Amino acid sequence: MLGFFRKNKEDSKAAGTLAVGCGGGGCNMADRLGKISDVDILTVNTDRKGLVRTRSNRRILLGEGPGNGCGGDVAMGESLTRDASDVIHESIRRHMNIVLLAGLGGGTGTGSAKVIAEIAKRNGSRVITMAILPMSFEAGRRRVAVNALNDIKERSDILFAIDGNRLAELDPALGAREAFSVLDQMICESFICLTEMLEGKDGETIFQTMRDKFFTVSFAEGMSAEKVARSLIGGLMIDSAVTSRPIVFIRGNIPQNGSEEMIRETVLQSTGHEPVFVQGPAGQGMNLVMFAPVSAPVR
Ligand SMILES: Nc1nc2c(ncn2[C@@H]2O[C@H](COP(=O)(O)OP(=O)(O)OP(=O)(O)O)[C@@H](O)[C@H]2O)c(=O)[nH]1
Ligand SMILES: [Mg+2]
Repeated sequence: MLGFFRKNKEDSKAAGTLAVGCGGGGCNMADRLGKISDVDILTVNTDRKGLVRTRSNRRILLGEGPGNGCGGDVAMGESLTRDASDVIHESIRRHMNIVLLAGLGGGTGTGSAKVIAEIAKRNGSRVITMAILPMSFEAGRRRVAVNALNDIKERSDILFAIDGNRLAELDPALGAREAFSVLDQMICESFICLTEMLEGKDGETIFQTMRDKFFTVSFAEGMSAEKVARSLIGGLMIDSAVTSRPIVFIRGNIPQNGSEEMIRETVLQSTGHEPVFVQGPAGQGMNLVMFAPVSAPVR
């Protein structure tokens, strides 16, 4: 087993957030996150090559073998992660928020997310999982992913899922590579907004509101409130009922002249619930992320 530090920022982040990239897809998400944020990152993989090229503060190679992945075997991913429990615990124990990033459906990401969530929970951290569900062309993987969701939900305080399939429906022209890139970007943006909310002054209240719920996320960007409100709804990534008030996180400034009212109305009409607005950092333009609690992950 291999574990090493590239840079050590542990002390300055004592109560902060740790992003944990699990498996191939999770490591790719973490890598993208590392490009746009200075959050602490741990990556965990059974695939040595995938691990080495990932931007992160600490990497843990699971297994003593050649390091070629689990070939879709979730039980193997789980078992190799359990074998590394001590080193994983040591790497995560100082962090208040553990955010697991994984593409579900393969062996490593699916198996390790479940085990790391357990370790983090035992350690008293808040456990948040952000997962991608595979697209329908990955039929077998999708079944594995959907089966794993409940296990992961039971072990996480908050579970987010973005359905790759829904993205493929919204934009059928997207190739697999571009689709992964869009999904990675969505995960990274929601990660950053979520972190700003949970580390902000109302973080504990927001955490308690979000706790034990299942979320999907959508984004909107721009200046015209009407356009922004519509794209926020159009981009909802899961086709299932919104069960309670969505949280709309605002970065930048909503223009004056009734724009907030317009967004409120559109969200209310489309989801059946009034949004809760949370103001993030002020700045140029407007960028909204909606965290919508939903009942079922997939159709
Ligand atoms: N967002 C995103 N998802 C990905 C990416 N690569 C793979 N995925 C998704 O993640 C799922 C699991 O694939 P991997 O992460 O490669 O699998 P793994 O966890 O490494 O598992 P094994 O290779 O079986 O050990 C796939 O079915 C894809 O849907 C990526 O770069 N970005
Ligand atoms: Mg892999």
